[in-house]
Amino acid sequence: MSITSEQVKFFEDHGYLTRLDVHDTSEAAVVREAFDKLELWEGRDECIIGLHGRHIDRRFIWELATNAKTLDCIAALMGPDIIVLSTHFFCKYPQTTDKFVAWHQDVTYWGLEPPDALTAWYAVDDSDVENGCMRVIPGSHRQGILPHGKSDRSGNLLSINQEIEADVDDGQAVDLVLKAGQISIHHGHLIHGSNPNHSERRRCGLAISYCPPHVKPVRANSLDRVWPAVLARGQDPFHHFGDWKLKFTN
Ligand SMILES: O=C(O)CCC(=O)C(=O)O
Repeated sequence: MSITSEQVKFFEDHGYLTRLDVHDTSEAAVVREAFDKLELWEGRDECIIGLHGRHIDRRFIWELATNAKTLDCIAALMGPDIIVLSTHFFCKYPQTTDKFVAWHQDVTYWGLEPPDALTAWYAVDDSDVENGCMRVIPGSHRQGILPHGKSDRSGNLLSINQEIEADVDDGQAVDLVLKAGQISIHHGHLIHGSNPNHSERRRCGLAISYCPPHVKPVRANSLDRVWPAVLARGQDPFHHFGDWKLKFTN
């Protein structure tokens, strides 16, 4: 699967694409089973937002990050040389009505120069309005990076409780409803967030962030960790991110 020139244009104008099919139902079930096993091993608390960069040690996460259909879409938007910058699960459990993701732009605290990155969000579970799917403000990536402060609501799942300072008009938001096995893709400057899970179902997704190799980490990111960045496709003549080796334990 790649995307059409109309979809590329839509992405340029609106900053996102959604409902892109990566896996059919049975392939998505295999991924869900792999995540369920990881969840049993790590515990639910860790799964909420603690699973960062696990493409280095879990084969199924690396395979998700480097899925050929996903990379074809990323290549159409970003060019042929693609680095997996990081992977991060966002898992909201049933009726966790205090957990949400505040409006933010991804690259704000990523310390990248230039701040060029994209994120594919892979739905491990069906993701809809009731269980707190991602929401985006179309076209907001064209405003540049806006000032962020701290959220005054408790339960923000973001690493340093960041939130865009200015009021964001919820009325402009589009819900990215996905079936398990589909992805959405959002621009690193797009305003997005998500509401709490009011359902009896889990809502788990894997955010996979990509950048081209000319991008350089110049400041600490919000987690104060180096990026577990690995070349997924093409060439990296720059080696800005060091030399990460995959070490699968499972
Ligand atoms: O999973 C969510 O609700 C938010 C994810 C997110 O902020 C991201 O992928 O950048």
